Amino acid sequence: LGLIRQLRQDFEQRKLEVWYQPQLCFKTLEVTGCEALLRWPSDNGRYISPGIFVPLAENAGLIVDIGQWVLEQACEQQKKLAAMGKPISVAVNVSVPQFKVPNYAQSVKETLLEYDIEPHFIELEVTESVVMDEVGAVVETLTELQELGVEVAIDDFGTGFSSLSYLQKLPFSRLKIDRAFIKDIPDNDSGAIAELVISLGRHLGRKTIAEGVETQAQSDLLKKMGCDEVQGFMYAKPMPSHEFMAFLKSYK
Ligand code: G
Ligand code: G
Ligand code: MN
Ligand code: NA
Repeated sequence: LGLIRQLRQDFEQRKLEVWYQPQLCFKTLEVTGCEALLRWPSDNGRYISPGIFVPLAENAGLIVDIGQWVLEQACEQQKKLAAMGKPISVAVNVSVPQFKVPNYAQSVKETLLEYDIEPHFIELEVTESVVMDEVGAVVETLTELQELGVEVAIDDFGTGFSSLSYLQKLPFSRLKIDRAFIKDIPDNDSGAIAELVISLGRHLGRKTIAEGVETQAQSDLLKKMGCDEVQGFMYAKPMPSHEFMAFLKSYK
């Protein structure tokens, strides 16, 4: 079976999984949220990376349905977390084709109503490629989402080609510093870009989150720079839903 046919079949048979990675407040180390991340199990017990199959799903027109399913999973997860007394937010990645569906914000609204989720518990992560696509339409959709009360994060910030001039006009609440700008800290001069993004966020009144933090040295430096939140293997890797719930229960 070709990879795309296999993916479609596995999606229809509900074999895809959504894992969750904690996001923590730098100051208090409380878990403030999590990111929902797709996982595709293959026969040999390993997982095919979303870095590989998400672009395939985008090209095959599958990402809209898969993305809707991920949002629904995220809503269910949020309800479980709230029921457990840990009402934290769940972030969901959104691809360009999803964003282009007419009335995308309205469909998000209906899903939240259906699952009875307070909108601020859901965060949508959009990359600069989403934003660059058609700035006017994107700003409109982001505005609708923000009016709805959903949080918006700019993912992989600094890796695309967004112009700083319209960043100012974009409705979003968080900047995610891409791990490309974290991984070489404290070698080279790589902390410089992270520092720039943190400062930009502060001046724009937006929160910043560092992703891909793996070492104490990275953590110390980013905290000192005033980064608000952190996500990375140093704190926790992405985990299946039940494992994530257990992690939260045992977390101080
Ligand atoms: O989890 P991992 O680092 O392997 O993810 C690789 C890429 O796949 C990341 O860029 C991430 O944003 C993307 N990704 C993971 N889950 C989803 C999803 O549900 N939807 C979309 N569009 N992308 C996802
Ligand atoms: O592009 P996006 O930000 O959505 O990608 C998130 C991905 O980053 C997740 O799939 C997750 O597996 C990966 N990730 C999260 N923390 C770390 C980390 O500390 N190191 C590495 N190498 N990858 C990470
Ligand atoms: Mn992301
Ligand atoms: Na990223």
